[in-house]
Amino acid sequence: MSLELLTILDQDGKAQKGKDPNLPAAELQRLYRLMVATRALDDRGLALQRQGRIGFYLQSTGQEASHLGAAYALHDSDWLFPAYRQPGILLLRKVPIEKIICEWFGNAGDTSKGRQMPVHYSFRQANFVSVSSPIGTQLTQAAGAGMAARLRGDDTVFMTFCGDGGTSSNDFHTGLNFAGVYKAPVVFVCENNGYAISVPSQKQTASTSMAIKAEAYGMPGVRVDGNDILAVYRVCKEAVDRARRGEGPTLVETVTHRMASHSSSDDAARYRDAAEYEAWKKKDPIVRFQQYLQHKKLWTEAFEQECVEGAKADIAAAVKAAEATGNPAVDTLFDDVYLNLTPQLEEQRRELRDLVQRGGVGAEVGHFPL
Ligand SMILES: Cc1ncc(C[n+]2csc(CCOP(=O)(O)OP(=O)(O)O)c2C)c(N)n1
Repeated sequence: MSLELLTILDQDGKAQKGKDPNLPAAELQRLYRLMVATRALDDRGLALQRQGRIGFYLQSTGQEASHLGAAYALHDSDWLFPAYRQPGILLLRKVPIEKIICEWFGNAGDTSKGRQMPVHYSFRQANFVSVSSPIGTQLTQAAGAGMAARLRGDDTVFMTFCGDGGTSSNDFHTGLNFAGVYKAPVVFVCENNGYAISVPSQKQTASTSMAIKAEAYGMPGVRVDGNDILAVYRVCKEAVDRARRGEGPTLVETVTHRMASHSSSDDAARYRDAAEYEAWKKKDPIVRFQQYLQHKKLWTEAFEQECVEGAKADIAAAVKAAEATGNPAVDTLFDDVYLNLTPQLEEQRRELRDLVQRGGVGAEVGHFPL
């Protein structure tokens, strides 16, 4: 089991000899474009929250390489059981930006019909299972789905994410234990970004790393530089291939940093040293990958401009469309739970419809309550 930190790109974006996965030029540029778009989406999400236009936002700034590199190792038919800091995967899986932003507003265009917090996405067409607020629940769900696939004899792989804090959840132990025993085709990605809200990862565990925990569950554990997209991709590709061959799960720890606060409701400056933040800022995964592209002559100022301005324009158009979309119809409150409503719910729906007709509620329904 390798527990040293695996890296391919040095801090100046040079690939170590013999380790470069040599992805095709167009794919490297696609990955860069996705990283830039993910950062732009994040910047806009936080700005909309600060302007009072959406109620809440969770940034993934600094973790673009970690989640995009990991998910890039999958086939499109594989499944994702995400935490809440992997928005780039939605772009990778071609979810329209407008659908992503409608989720922030909880409007009629939102797949969850306004019932979830912003950033708790669910996209069936992308095999992207609903983000849950309770930490760790996705880990057992992925283990169960993996066990089912193995029983069915298909070769789908399941990738699930958690943070360093997520390793202290009951579901982490249950999920990894079941996956280990049943050789479920699951890749567990623990994005160790240094903090679980204000709790630093040194206080989260007495283990020497998160990856070493894999040994207790009878699976390989790997530690990789989470700000190095090529290294994350390479490690996850090996784990995905192993899973697809029926050799069971892997725990991958991506070592990275949460550059933003925990959420729009938090202020990291109250518990994180400015020096720590500044040190990580120099390791920005986008800058590092950009330097790699420059060494390969795949990056120009014009390409950068196109990536940044293109992403901003797409996001601006999507925000405009999302803000012009109305709230979910009041009646949708009763959808999706029962195929046939119970008599009690039928009665409640009648009452609610009456109330709306009399002007008792309606206009204000659907607004985020913050
Ligand atoms: C079971 C459970 N306990 C506590 C919380 C409150 N909570 C929300 S996020 C969070 C921190 C999670 O940190 P981590 O897993 O490291 O992920 P990160 O936010 O760093 O990506 C906590 C404790 C929760 N949502 N669910």
